[in-house]
Amino acid sequence: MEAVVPEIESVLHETRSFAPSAAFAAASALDSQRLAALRRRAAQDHEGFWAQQAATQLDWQRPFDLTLDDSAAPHYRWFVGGRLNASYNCLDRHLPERAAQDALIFENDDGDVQRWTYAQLHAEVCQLANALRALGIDKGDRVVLYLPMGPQAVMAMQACARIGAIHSVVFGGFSAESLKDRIEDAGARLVITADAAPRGGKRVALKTTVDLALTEGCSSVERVLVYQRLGGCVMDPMRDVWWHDVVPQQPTQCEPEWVESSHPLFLLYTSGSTGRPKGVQHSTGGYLLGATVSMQWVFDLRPGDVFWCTADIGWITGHSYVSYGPLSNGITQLIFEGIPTYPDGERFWRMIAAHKVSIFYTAPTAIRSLMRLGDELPLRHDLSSLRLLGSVGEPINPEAWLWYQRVIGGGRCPIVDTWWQTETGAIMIAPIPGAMATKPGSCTLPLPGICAEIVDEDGQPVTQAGQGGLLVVTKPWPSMLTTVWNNDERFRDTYFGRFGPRVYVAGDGAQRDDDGYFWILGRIDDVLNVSGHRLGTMEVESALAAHEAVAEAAVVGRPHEIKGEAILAFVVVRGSREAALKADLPRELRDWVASRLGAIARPDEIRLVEALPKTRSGKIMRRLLRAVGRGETAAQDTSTLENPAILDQLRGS
Ligand code: 6R9
Repeated sequence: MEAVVPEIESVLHETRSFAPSAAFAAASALDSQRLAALRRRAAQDHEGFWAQQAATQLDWQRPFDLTLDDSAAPHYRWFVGGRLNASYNCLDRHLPERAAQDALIFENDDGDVQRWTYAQLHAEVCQLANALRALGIDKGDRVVLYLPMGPQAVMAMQACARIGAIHSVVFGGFSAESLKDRIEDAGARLVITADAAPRGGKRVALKTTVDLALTEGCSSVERVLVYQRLGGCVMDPMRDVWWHDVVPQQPTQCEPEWVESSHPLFLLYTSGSTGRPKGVQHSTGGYLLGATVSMQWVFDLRPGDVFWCTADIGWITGHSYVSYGPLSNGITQLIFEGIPTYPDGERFWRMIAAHKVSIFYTAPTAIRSLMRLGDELPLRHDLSSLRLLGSVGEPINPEAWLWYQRVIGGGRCPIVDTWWQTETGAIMIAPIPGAMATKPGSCTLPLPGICAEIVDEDGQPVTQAGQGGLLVVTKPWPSMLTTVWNNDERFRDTYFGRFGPRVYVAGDGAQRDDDGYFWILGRIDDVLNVSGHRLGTMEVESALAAHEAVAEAAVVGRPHEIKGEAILAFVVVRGSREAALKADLPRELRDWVASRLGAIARPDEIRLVEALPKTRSGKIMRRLLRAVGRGETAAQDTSTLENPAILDQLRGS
C-alpha cells in the first residue's frame, strides 16, 4: 500500500500525548516495570507465557497437559486436556472471600436499584441451572437468550455455562426474522426470553417476537422459558414455561459440569461484509482466560472498584466485560437496563455519581451524542469517583476523546481506547493505563502475548511509520474464535484465507506512528482511494467533527471517472439543519476539510442530514451509505436500521 499523504497523517497522528499522573501510576498493579517484564516473557516464549497465565488466573478441575495444539491450524486448541467450568470460575471460587460483596448492582429503566452479592448470585445461578437441567437441557445443547439487559441475562449465561450448554445471545432489538435465522442456524432446543422489557420508557414486546419467530420455523425449539418483567403476554401451555414457576423452588447448589478447555462456551452471531451472519464460536478455557486477564490489565482493577460497561449483553462487549470478565475477577459492577438519554441526557452522569462508578466503559457513538448536549449536563454531577475511562466499538475521533478526557474524566482519568472484535473474544490492542502514555485516537499497543502487526497486500510487514496496511495477528491467542458454527470452511476463508493458516486477518486497516502506536483506520472496505491516495474515511470524519457546527459525520467513497473515488460526507449539524443549509455550511465544510487535510481530501459533496443510519448497536451503516452514495436502491437489508425515515434525506431528496 502506498503511503498516506503527509498532510493527512498530521491530523491522524495527534502530537498530544497524555501520561498517567504519578499517583495513578504508583497505585497501579501493572506499572511500567512489571509490564516490561510481561512483554519480555511473552516475546521469549509465547506458549509458556500463556500457560503460566492460564495456570495462575483460572481454576482448573484437571490441569492441561498441552498448552497449544496447532497441528490442524487454523483450528487451534488451547490448554488441551484441561477441564474447567466458566461459572465456577466466575462465582464459586470467590465465595470464600467475597460471598457478601456485591457482584451486581442493577438499575432498571425507571431508576429502581437492586443488588446481588456473590453468594446470592451464585445461589440464583444454581437454581436456574438446575431448572435448565429439569427442562432436559444437557451439555452441548444450544440455548438462545433473547432477554432484556439485566441480571437475568447474566444469570442465564452463567447457568448455561454451569451445565455445559452453549448459549447464543440475540440482541433484544433484533427482529423476528433475524431471531429465527439465528435459532435455526444454531439448532437451539430452548429459548429464554422475557414477556416484555422497558427501554427508554417504551415497551419492547420480546415474547411476541419470539412467538413470531417460532411460528415461521425453528422446529428444533422444544421449550420457551419466560421471565416475567412487566406482565402481560400470551403463553402456549404446551411449549412455554414461566421462570417463576420452575426456578425459585430449585436447590441453590448445582454441581458444575466440568468441560474440556475447548468445549464451546457460546456462539455469537455477527455480520460480515457478505452473506448471512456468522455464528462465531468461542471456547471455554481460552476465552475465559482472555476475558479475565485483559480486564485486569486494561482496566487496572483495584479493590473497591465499581465497574460499569454500558454495552448490552447482546454484543461481545456485554459477554466479555459484563458477564465473564468482571465476575471472573470478582469485582462489583453496575448493570443498566435503559438508554443514555432517558429520562434525559443526564442519565449516565447521574448514575455514575449515585453508584460511585470508578471505571466507565462505553462507545464513541454514545460519547458523541452526549457531547452534543453540551458540557453543563455532566458538570452538574459529582463525577469524582471516576478514575479510568474506556472506549470501544469504533475509532474514536480526537475531538470526542478530548471531550471525554476533559469533561467526564476531569482531566485526571486515563482513557483506554480498546480495539478488538467479536472474533478476538477479548481486548487485543489497548493502553495499560498505569504504564503508558495515551494519544487521542490511538488504541496504542497490543497487550502482552498478542502479536498484532500491519502487513501490505502481499503479507509483507509494513515497517514504515505512517504507512497504512492490513491489521493481522500472526500468532494464535487463547480467546480467538475456534470456528464459525457449522461452517469450518467459512471460518478458514474469512479469517485465514488471505495469508495462510497462521495469519489472522482482522478486516481492519491500520498504521503505526513513530512510537509504534497503532491507529485503526476503519474496516478495510472503508478505506478510500482518491487519485491514487489512500484516505481513511475516519480521517475525513475526524476533520469534519472538529468543526464547531458538526455533531457527527460519516464519509463514504463513490466511483469517480477521473479520481477513482470521490468523497461523499453525510453530516449531522448542531442546531438547525435549515439554517445551516441557508448559510451554505456544506461549502464551508468542504473548504474546512481541505484546509485541515489537504486539497486531496476535499469532499465532493456534503449532505446535511438529521441523523446517520445506525444499527441498533450504534454502528454507522456504512454499506448502506455507500449504496446511497452510488445512487443504488438500497439492496441491503435495512431491518436493523434504527430510523428508516431518514433514507430520503440521505438520498439527497
Ligand atoms: C468489540 C467490538 C469489531 C469492529 C472492528 C473495528 C471496530 C472496535 C475499535 C474499533 C477502532 C476501536 N472497532 N473497537 N475500531 N478502534 N477501539 O466492537 O466488536 O462488534 O465485532 O466490532 O469494530 O472495525 O473490526 P465487534
